[in-house]
Amino acid sequence: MSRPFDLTLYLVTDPRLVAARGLVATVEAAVKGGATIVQLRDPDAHGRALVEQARALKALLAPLAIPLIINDRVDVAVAADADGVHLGQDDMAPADARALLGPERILGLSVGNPAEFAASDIGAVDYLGVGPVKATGTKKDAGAAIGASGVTAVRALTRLPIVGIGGIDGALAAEVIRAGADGVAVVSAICAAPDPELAARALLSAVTAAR
Ligand code: TZP
Ligand code: MG
Repeated sequence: MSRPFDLTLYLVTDPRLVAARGLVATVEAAVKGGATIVQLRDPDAHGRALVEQARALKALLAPLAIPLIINDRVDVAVAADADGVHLGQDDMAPADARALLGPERILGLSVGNPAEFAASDIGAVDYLGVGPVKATGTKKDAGAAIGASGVTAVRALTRLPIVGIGGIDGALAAEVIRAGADGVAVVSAICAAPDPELAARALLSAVTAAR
């Protein structure tokens, strides 16, 4: 049984989009605006830099009881004592990650469509990231967009908590929640916003209004 988490507004960071403001300042603004969980995502970073970034974010988030999830890297999550890991389909298998992470850490898995869900071993998984909902420029290898109806299709197959991801803004956030997601995950809608705190607050209102 993992520690508690709330998928309502899931911030995923992007190194390019936070470069001007800074990683910690961007995340701080986002959580002030209402982000409920944060994923450190930097696929090109070396392990040492990633551990340092994770430690900096943990120092910010742990006192606020906001979970810090690390994209892909189980070793980085353990080294920085993060709250969990988010795995893609080509990353370490969830059961192997669970064996390394222990029972309490949060384990997320990306699922691109119902077929990918069906082919996944979800026994060790705590939540699913489903998408891309809409085409996105943020992740180059993000697969075909599945729309809100794709979220509904995965929702029908599992009781695991689901967060929709990919091209989500305020209007689409509401649609994704109505389609059956428990929350929305965003990169550019917060990281590239002129005011990340305001952007997070608007997304949070869209999600809560749609419930
Ligand atoms: N996984 C699927 S789509 C995506 C990730 C990490 C990127 C989403 O970025 P944005 O800017 O919210 O479309
Ligand atoms: Mg990955």
